[in-house]
Amino acid sequence: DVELKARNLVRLDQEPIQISGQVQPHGILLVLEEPNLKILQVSTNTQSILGISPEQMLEKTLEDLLDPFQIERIQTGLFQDSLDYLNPTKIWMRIRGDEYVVFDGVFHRNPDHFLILELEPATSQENIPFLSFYHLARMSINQLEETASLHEFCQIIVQEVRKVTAFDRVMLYKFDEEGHGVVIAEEKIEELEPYLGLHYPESDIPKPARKLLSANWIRIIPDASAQAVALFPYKNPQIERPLDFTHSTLRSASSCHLQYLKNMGVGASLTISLIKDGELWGLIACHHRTPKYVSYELRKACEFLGRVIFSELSSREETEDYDYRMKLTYIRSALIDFMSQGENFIEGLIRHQPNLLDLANAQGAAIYFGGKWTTLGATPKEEDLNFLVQWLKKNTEKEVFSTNCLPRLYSDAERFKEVASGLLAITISERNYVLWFRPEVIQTVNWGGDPSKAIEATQSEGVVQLSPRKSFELWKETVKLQSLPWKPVEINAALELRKAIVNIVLRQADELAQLAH
Ligand code: BLA
Repeated sequence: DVELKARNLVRLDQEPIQISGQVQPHGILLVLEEPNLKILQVSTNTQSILGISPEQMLEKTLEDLLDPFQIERIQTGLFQDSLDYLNPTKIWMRIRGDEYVVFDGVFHRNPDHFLILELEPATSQENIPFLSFYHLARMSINQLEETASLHEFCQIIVQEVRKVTAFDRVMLYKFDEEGHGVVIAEEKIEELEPYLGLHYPESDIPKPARKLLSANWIRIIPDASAQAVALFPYKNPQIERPLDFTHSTLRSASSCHLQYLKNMGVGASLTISLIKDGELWGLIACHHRTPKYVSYELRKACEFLGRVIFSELSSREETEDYDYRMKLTYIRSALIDFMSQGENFIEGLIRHQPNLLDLANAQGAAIYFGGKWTTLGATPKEEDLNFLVQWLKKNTEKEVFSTNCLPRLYSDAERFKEVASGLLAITISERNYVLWFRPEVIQTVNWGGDPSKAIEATQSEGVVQLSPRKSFELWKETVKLQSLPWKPVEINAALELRKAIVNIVLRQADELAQLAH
């Protein structure tokens, strides 16, 4: 059963969701040949929206469907470096006699270089004039500049996005190192149960979905229970396979995700990616209980708002990091001074304020040098330390090692978990070490549904069907044998200290050698 689950997880990570071959039914997708704009493929909902069958559509070029002045504008746009000049283009299409349908047209070229035109019915939804949007963004930014904490800042982001979109629930969702996520800010209508503080497992957003979220910064599913429509013909006639829809706005979502939304009671969703240094940092996730459409322009406005606000958010995060880094740099230079003034470097690390503990915000530290232990604060017993360094030697070849769950890697450590569930270690030379310890901190993690049952696999006639969990009810996990995590800046500070110690030890060895002569 475990093996089956593992195999299924691998499959989830490889599902080619970008080539679904299906689109959401609220718009029309056309694959066009350039430069003649002949229609190569079309979504099969043209009959109901335009009154023209997909077969008839394939006999046409875009020129047969649009007035010449529109074609001219499009042709000019297609020659520009970026299709952004063209998007969105209002497109009037004549159906029966004098009747017109108005669409927001969005062009892109897919990875196989086919031109794709997606038509979404232009709604009577008020266009937000640029100026009022600018005003909104300015206001938000001013407000943001006044807020003190990162937390308050995130709260304003969700407030603003909810103000412009009017979704029932807007969340700021942040990923951790393992890919799990947590809701760090939320705005919602009162009736809904809060998701604030809940964690969701990595498998809720499989790898291919993350890749799409990084490529396409905004995704809308206006009706999670709408029946998807196929493309006609299914395979592209020129490359004889279904097309890659990575950048399509209409691509229908995978059935697993649609089931997920249904199980959560979500009728429509809007997802805005938050990218930092090319990596998916988090999401703004919007939910509505009933179907809800958001125009292309408003979506772009949200994307913009997300981008502007997020760049402020990440610089804020860096500032907090920066202040701490400066503090550690100061501690390190103090330690270096103490080490070079004293007779031996070990005294310098433990005798003064600040000391070795402060460099890594640890509760215990131990130095093994010349076959002797020197300890500070709460540490395991000497005998345990001896075994621990033997284990370290076998298990790490790097200059630095860190874990916040030592007992899980080295089971003997469970004996002294109260002082050393977390270990940060540097190797001075082959047999000499500096170790820092942190105690066990028992934590409760609130999950949106039991993470060990995140995926249900059912087997019928030899075919395995994967589906998301049905219950998202609060599930409390007690996490033991774990300390607070070591921050990258702390690990870095330890590495920097290592360099200084190595220098000082070498110099002192030199001086000794000179004395001997
Ligand atoms: C996609 N899953 C997603 C997306 C989100 C989540 C935000 C991207 C949606 C989009 O692009 O519009 C998950 N949504 C969440 C979470 C919250 C939320 C965690 O609001 C928290 C509040 N998912 C599963 C299982 C499978 C699965 C079991 O849980 C597969 C069997 C699949 N999720 C899945 C897939 C996608 C997805 C395939 C991509 C959908 C697509 O774009 O086709």
